[in-house]
Amino acid sequence: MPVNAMPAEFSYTSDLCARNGMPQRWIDVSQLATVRPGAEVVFELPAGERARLSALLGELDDPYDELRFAELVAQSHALLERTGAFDPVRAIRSPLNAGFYLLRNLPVCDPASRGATNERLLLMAAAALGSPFGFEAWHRSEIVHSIEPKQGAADQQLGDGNVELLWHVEDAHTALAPDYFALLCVRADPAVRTFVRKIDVRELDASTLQRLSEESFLIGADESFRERSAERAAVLSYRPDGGLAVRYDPLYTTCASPEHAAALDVLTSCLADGATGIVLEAGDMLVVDNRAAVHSRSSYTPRFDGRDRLLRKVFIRTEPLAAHDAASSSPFLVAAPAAEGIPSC
Ligand SMILES: O=C(O)CCC(=O)C(=O)O
Ligand SMILES: [Fe+2]
Repeated sequence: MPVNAMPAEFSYTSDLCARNGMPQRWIDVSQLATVRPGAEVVFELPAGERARLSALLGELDDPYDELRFAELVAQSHALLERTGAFDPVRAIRSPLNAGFYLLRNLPVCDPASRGATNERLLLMAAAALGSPFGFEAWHRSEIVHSIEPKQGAADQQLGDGNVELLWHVEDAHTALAPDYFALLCVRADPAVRTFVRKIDVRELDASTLQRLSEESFLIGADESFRERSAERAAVLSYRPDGGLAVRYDPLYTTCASPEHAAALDVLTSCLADGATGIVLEAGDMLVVDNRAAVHSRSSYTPRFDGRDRLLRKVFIRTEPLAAHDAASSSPFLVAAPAAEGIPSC
């Protein structure tokens, strides 16, 4: 099927999408209260361990030297584990996880001063959970991606925009979506909040749950992918280990019937309640369970003076890549998923 063709049975957009035209008005996250994450999901690296982690980072010249990388990951993880009462990795792996955790006081550097140190830090901390990876067709095939406001991109529904970023999971359009993703804050903006909301199926009535569990949604890739593909999928399904797999990104989703579009809207309308709003500070790493939780970000006003908010982001898989999913160019890259068509609102 040509990439731009839409399968005939998909033509219903969600009501919220159709009604507003202005996607940033779907849910006004700026109206949400900032709820500081509870102590059970926040872990602060003590000063001594911060210094030791910083020294370990200095030993890693090339973060993609696999053997050396694996060794340093093991050391950094052991160091993180030794430090306290809270083991973030165990916390997020539990099926009862909160949908995210926040590691604070990591040794980030001024990005201008010390090359790829922040990249190494993110990769080491992320690798405690699994394998960091990127999509071959995503941006310039980077594994670690920068999120910072770009002039001319203000109203884009991408990290680089500065309008409200709607609720979504990362890469809902592909079954190869990351299990977790990590955001490392390099430069903060106290006015910006990132929201995380764990999905709880007990909040949904039986018919909404049934509809959302049907493969009646065509979910497309966002504009950051060079090759725009889409997959037919259920918004909610269960993984083999019994955990939930959420594929939620209404902006890029077209539904097979008005009932399926309405079910998506019901889910959307639940999200504002119970979301956690986090103001990321420099040295914070927010790790989100991308299968269990959705996230969003408030709008803000960048200055474009070189000191705007800067995050680094990486995707993480817990399972090794199947050979047919791996890109030929790098063991850290996933090949482009097959195209079914491109939905749009
Ligand atoms: O800027 C943030 O806090 C979140 C960015 C985000 O969700 C994204 O880049 O997909
Ligand atoms: Fe995101």
